[in-house]
Amino acid sequence: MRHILHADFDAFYASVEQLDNPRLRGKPVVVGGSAEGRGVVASASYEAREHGVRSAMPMRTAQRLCPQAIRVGARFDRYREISQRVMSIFRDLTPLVEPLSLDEAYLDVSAVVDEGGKPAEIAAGLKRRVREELGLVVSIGVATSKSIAKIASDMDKPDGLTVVSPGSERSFLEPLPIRDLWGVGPRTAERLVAEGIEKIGDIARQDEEWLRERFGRQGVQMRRLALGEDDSPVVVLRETKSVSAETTFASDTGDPEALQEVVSRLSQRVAQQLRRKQLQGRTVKLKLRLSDFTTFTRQRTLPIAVQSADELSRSAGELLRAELYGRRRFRLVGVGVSGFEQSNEDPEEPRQLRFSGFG
Ligand code: DCP
Ligand code: MG
Ligand code: MG
Repeated sequence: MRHILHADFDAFYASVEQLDNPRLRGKPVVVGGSAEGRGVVASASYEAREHGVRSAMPMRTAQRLCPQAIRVGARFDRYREISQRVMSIFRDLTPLVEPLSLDEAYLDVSAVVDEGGKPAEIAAGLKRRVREELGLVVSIGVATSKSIAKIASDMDKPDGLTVVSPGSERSFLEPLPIRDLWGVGPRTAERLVAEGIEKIGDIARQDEEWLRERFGRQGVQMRRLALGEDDSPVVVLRETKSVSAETTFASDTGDPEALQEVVSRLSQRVAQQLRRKQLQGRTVKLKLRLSDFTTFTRQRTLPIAVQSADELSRSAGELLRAELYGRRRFRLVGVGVSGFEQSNEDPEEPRQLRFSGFG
């Protein structure tokens, strides 16, 4: 049996602001862009939530609901720093830590439990350490699966600790609204409600075939989760050291234009991966294989990190041109980037932009 924790900071951005500025403590605080700039609320302190203020709400609405609320602009670097510190506290307990965003992570503590630890005590100890070392509060859900631990961490916020003991998964889920179930978005929820299904227990009681007919594989999966069956593992992402893409030609070529064209295409693929991983690197690498299978790489380190397809394609293109001489023909071309620096783009930013119109 597995023992999973899901830990999530209470009112993360707002709590960090209250931590760094004692005058904000105990007060309604909202973090986000200004009402004049059509900003939205990224995070609201629990004092502000008492007035109905919520994340993703226009700042104007927040100020109407709670005129005394103090607005603060977001400081992503600081949140990132705290995030790194909390993740390293988690990793002291177990290497099996899967961050979901800056403020939350899954931890697989099965090995700690096997050594005699009690899940509830492990979670309480973790909360204590985070409070003592960071001055912040995490809520934790404890369960035998990720999906239930995640629901549980949200049950008793702020300063929550909810344990779903082995065997009680189904009865824990039973009375909860279907929207709490993993993978049930607004559209699916609407369709379920139209069928008279409102509680997770209603899904668990449905016939598998009935669900498959209406919702396909997703229906079968929903039923499994509703029954408390979820064995998805905590995934530890290895630190990315390099990102690359390569291609082998159907027939060898020495044509400079065709080669540059491929370099551009590969650069686009690499750039897309860099964006997804929020990375930018300073070392650009070109890999080449000749018709006789000789394989080699050429690389250069730039003064500033690159992330865009254009910049990459230009640097890799320069490396390529230096290799185009004589009758050389190529079987394979690859483009890669390493020497990473953290990207300026914040992981939370796309969510923000989506809500903030002209920002
Ligand atoms: N965030 C954001 N825009 C959103 C939601 C969240 O920018 N629409 C940011 C600000 C939050 C942080 O992500 O502080 C963490 O998100 P959570 O959903 O965990 O929300 P909070 O930590 O603020 O509150 P809670 O106590 O409900 O976890
Ligand atoms: Mg949170
Ligand atoms: Mg969160």
